[in-house]
Amino acid sequence: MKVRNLRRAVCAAAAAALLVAGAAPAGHAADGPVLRELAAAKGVYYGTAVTASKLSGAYASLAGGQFGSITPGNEMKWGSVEPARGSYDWSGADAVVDFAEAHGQQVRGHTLVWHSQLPGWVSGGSWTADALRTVMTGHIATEAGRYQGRIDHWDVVNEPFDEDGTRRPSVFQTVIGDGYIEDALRAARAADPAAKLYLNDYNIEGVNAKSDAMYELVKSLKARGVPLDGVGLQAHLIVGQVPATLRANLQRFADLGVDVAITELDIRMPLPATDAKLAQQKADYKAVTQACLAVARCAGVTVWGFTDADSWIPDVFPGQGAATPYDEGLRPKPAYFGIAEALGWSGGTGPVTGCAVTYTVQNQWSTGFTAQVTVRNTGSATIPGWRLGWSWPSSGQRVTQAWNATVTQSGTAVTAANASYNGTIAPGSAVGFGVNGTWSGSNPAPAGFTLNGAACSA
Ligand code: 9MR
Repeated sequence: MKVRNLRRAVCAAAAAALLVAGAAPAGHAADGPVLRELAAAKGVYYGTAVTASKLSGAYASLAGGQFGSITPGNEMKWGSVEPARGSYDWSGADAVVDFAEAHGQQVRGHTLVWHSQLPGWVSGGSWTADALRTVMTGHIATEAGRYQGRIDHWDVVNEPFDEDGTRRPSVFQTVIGDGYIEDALRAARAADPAAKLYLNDYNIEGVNAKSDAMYELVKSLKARGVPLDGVGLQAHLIVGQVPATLRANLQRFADLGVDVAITELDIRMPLPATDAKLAQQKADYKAVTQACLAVARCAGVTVWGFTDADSWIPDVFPGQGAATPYDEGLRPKPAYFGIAEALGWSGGTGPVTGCAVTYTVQNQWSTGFTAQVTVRNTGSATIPGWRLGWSWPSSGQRVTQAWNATVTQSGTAVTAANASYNGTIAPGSAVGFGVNGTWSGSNPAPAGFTLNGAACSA
């Protein structure tokens, strides 16, 4: 069953305006495409992982407004819900499920059996096979039973394989043996008969040894009548490296009689993000979304955090990040528009076909200056979000403050990104922003500007 929830994001990104400095005018989000509606019209869901403690303000508006499915990033893991044996904390998991219901969203339960974020009393216990099986199936009965009827998809077993396609030697594998996976699936079906039951893993997006192993497992489980409804491909990807075999791989799983889903999509890049890397990332998000749409049994796509402010990547891959569709200030990145385009949005996604920039120094003193910048869309297509780039002619020029845009500087290269409320520039319209800066030596106007990578007349 595919999601049919239709809900309009009301002023989804309002209050998301983050400026380097300066007074933010009372902002209202520019209307942007609503991913959950576009996806529903295509018969799939578009989801996101969330962090329960962040579900307020602009973060909640976007999570609730843009996405049709929610996955708790950590709150349903065994270590979160039963850190000590028999001592339960459902607060985070309840908060996420309540949020989803309040916003008419599906829920992906994540995850019942996993080697990581497992309480020490489970991973470090000395178990017989029967004792651990009883504890594992009891955990599934308790958690899946608590949320029975409220979870659309359960990641029942997460990451069962090593890279070479052998079984990962988790405590479950080591103590119970190969059969722990079917024991877990049967327990989950008994606890919540309506939930779609998934196996989930990473690095199985393309055809390789690990996805071959998952394929053989699914084939064997289905042949023996074990309850299994889907395979989740996490898709923690690298910019420019979407596996060429993604669509064919999704299809071969589907051909075994299971659904498939992209469950943890993010696409990381070496920092800093540049226009070129963000453009490639847009193409990559688009390609992954298109691959799902091309496979009838692909249920949907979930991004693993929708904002760079809530992504695991920088913590685990130092120097890398910018992996999600919204930046740290909750502004939509090109990737967001790539997803929307893949989902059939045609509301003015054309490239920048013409732009003109005026740069006026309004005030200058011995060490500082104030400049006003105006960006005009002289082309024929609506610009759905903008990043204006320029280089200072003098190494002594530096931006110290900005308003109506977020401005960052690296060396002499400057990038100004739209605020949440002035991202859309209709043909013939203009937006303006201001900067304060310091200078030494000389303070000439920049010689050239790029808008989303396209050169503008100055
Ligand atoms: O996003 C999760 C992060 O906050 C946790 O610190 C991390 C701990 O392993 O788990 C992250 O989520 C993982 C998911 O549960 C399973 N696939 C890999 C994800 C990224 O590590």
